[in-house]
Amino acid sequence: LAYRDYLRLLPKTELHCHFVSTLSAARLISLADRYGVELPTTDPEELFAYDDLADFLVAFRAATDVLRTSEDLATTAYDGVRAAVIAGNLRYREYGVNPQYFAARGMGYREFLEPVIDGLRAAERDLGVGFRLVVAINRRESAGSAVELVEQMISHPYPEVVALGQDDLTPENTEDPGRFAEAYALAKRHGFHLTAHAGETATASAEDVRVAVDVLGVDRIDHGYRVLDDPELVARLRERQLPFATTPLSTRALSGWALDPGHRIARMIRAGLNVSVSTDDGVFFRTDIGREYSEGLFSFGIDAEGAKAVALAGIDGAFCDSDEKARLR
Ligand code: ES4
Ligand code: ZN
Repeated sequence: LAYRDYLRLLPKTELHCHFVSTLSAARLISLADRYGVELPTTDPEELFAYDDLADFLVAFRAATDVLRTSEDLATTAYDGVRAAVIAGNLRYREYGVNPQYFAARGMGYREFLEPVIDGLRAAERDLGVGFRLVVAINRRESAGSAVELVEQMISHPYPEVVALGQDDLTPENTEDPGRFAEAYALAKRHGFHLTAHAGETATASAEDVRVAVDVLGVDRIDHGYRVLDDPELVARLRERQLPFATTPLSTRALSGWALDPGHRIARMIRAGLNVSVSTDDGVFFRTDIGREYSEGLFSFGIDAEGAKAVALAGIDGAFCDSDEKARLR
């Protein structure tokens, strides 16, 4: 028990956290009620249980629809930081934000991002938790609209918006990261960091991870579990120490993977890859950054030295400047 408390209390960063999923369950349900948004079910046992990633994304999309006003966004941002400080001693977080979900409801890029940034800046001031934002391409949308999204990043710069990523799934429920090569090339030319969800679930492969690295030129991978199916790629990415932002408890919810020493994340750590851990979608997977360590890493059989290495990987792989990294170390 003492070791699990240590894991929970260790100072932490997380690099892979979808902004919408920092909502509390109570707020998700009350906002859905206020706006008449139909959730797949209001029974929490069912609302937070999924067959797979595609099934989960139905609930995730419904949740994006309950954040309608600037106040909804700013309050969610602020309260989400406070909850993570209490749950797991969070010190720094990178959020995936997906403006295309909000654009589909008539909310513009700045109209969406500004209250999020305001709420997170207020939390940084009050609680000392730093943050950066990763603008995520919605993979359901076209390659052309992804380029338009990057053009928005370029024409409306914010100091905290430092990277391009991609989430959701294609309409065929595949990853196909290479589809967005043009958007990634444009973002890279303008100095943004690059990451991508790749190699996550059964519809993905090591090849998706390879394409994200070799075609998109990412400097980090979200998930990446399928990399283990290609030992040569593992060797290459170990050599490069390319950061993997993994999410232990999400894999149990979406892929049914038991949290034990045979888990892909445990194997990636033992293979010498650069692995950090994050919540992905806290409210939906009923997790928080404390539990990713005290339940995830603990069940993987990671010892105190190993857990410290994972926490340091979460600083090493961050897209912030070296001053912020020095503060976190
Ligand atoms: C997501 Cl592709 C993917 N994986 C996990 N969580 C997500 N939230 C939105 N897209
Ligand atoms: Zn994710």
